[in-house]
Amino acid sequence: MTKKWIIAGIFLSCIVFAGCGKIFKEKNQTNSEEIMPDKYIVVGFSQLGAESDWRSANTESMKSTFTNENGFELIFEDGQQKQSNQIMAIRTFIQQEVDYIVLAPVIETGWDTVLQEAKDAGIPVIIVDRMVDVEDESLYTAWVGSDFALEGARAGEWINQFLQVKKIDNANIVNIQGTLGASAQIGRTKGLREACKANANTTLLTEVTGDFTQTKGKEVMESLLKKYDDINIVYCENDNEAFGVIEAIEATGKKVGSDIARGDIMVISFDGVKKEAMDYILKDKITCIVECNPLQGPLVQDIILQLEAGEIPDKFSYVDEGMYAHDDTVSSVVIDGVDYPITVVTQELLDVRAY
Ligand code: GZL
Ligand code: ZN
Repeated sequence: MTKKWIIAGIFLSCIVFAGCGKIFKEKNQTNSEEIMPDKYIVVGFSQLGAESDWRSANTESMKSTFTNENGFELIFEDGQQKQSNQIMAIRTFIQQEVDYIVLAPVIETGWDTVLQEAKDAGIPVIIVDRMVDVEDESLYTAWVGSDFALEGARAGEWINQFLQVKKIDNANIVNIQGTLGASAQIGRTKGLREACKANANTTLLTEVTGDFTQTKGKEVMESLLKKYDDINIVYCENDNEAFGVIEAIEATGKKVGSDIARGDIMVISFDGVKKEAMDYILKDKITCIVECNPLQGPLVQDIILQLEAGEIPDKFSYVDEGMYAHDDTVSSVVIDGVDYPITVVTQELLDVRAY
């Protein structure tokens, strides 16, 4: 081996040993103190389930926000529609000493005890989507979601204006409700009840839960079609139910659409997340959808970063949401003096839509 290689070899081994030495020294150091990896903000997220396209988009929004690249470690737990699973998940997060707990509650009640445990452990809780009904509002730091009562009011007002323009004076309506006790169900049901009370030309025949799923929506619509032969409007509290309802209606040979005077059964819905749902508006199979925006991840991230910076976030943050219809029979609705425009769905709009 030439002299040159020997020198290079010695030089190289110095670096390696020095390096080792360095690592070895640090190794020694770590005996007394841990080398902290880059500190991620650890977020425990208890999602209520996977019942709808809206829920999948909501989960995706959280997972794509709370990434290592963004400085987070996300622990995700799917509650499979059971509050008991969500309570178990929160207790696990507490044991894991996460930095923040995010909860999408399946129903509003029954959270006081476990949220008190999180508070006692000094872990801030952020509620997303639906609301919790607790004695002490300090049990959660902030809430991000939709104004469901406003969603219901907008839908109810749209129906009444539509009937007025079309001069329909005897509309029979059925409500396929969401999961009973969920804020989305409470607000949307309230909106329809108030609209029917305000309009003598409507009759609310019945309300029955479709649990926000397509299967249940179809099942309950099949039984309603056996019970009633004069349904003019089906109010679905989410798109997945609307799909099941439409299947059931078309299976009887009846037509869904906005021409009530000619015997169509008109379908109204909420969410606007399922791509096919917006396509159904184009085809007048669903006549109107009140949008429910699932993309809450970035708003929750903002709240956590404010808290990390020692700032106090707003207690309630609302996502923006629109309304979509097959045509411009109703161009806008006014609720408490605020004008909410309605967007007519076109293929161009669908081609550029975010989700
Ligand atoms: C609304 C959300 C509802 C959606 C449904 O924010 O809670 O739950 O409207 C989902 O699709 O199942
Ligand atoms: Zn049309």
